[in-house]
Amino acid sequence: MTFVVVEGPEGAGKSTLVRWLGTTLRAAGREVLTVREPGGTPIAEAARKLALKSRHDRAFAAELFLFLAARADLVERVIRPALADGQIVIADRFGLSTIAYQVAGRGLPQADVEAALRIATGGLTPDLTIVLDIPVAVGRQRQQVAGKVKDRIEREDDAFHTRVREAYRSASGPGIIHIDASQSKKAVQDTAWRAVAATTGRALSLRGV
Ligand code: Z5A
Repeated sequence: MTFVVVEGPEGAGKSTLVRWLGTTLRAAGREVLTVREPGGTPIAEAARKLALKSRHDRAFAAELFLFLAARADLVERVIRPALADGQIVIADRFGLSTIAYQVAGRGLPQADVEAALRIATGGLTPDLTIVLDIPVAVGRQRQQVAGKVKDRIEREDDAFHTRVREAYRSASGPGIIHIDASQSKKAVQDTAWRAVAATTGRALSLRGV
């Protein structure tokens, strides 16, 4: 029914916001499915392990196709059925992550990646994409404080993560909004909520939740 994606660099607060939106929308009586990319099906979880945890060196194109394999399975087997069932689906990362990390970060050619992305998603695009913006150092510090073990991509240097951040900051198009994620959680949630309420087309009140 409505497909919402939360995007942004590491430590921006995506998972925190996805959890809060899910809880708040359910409290408002909506049926909600939250998913995290890569992952969410047995195939996608296996691809996640290979993409993020495996010690083996790989071609950047191989990394791309691991993320796309995960996405293809999640879209066909989980996201599309939930949307068809009338649910609101909120995803922690989607196609913009691939543009930010594999195109801006790794340097793969944008037009080719976009074509491959269309195959993986079957053309599914979000109704709303919330891009959280955070300076690289602040995101890293938040992850450190949270005790997160760095994955293969998080171990990349600051230049890589700065390219990723800039790709996110320059993202524009239908349904894409940007939020300064260095604000308090409440300020981020309030702005995100207004955008979600406008997109779902129903007056959702914050009172009582
Ligand atoms: N990847 C890719 O390369 N290509 C693709 O196509 C896809 C993914 C789909 C997935 O990692 C990796 O895969 C990712 C990109 C790559 N690697 N990197 N970088 P993941 O799923 O394990 O992790 P992540 O997506 O990077 O998320 P994260 O590091 O866990 O960050 P987050 O979800 O944005 O943040 P959080 O967990 O919600 O918050 C982090 C901490 O900050 C936590 O303690 C919160 O309480 C705190 N927080 C949150 N918001 C605030 C505010 N507003 N103020 C203060 N503190 C806050």
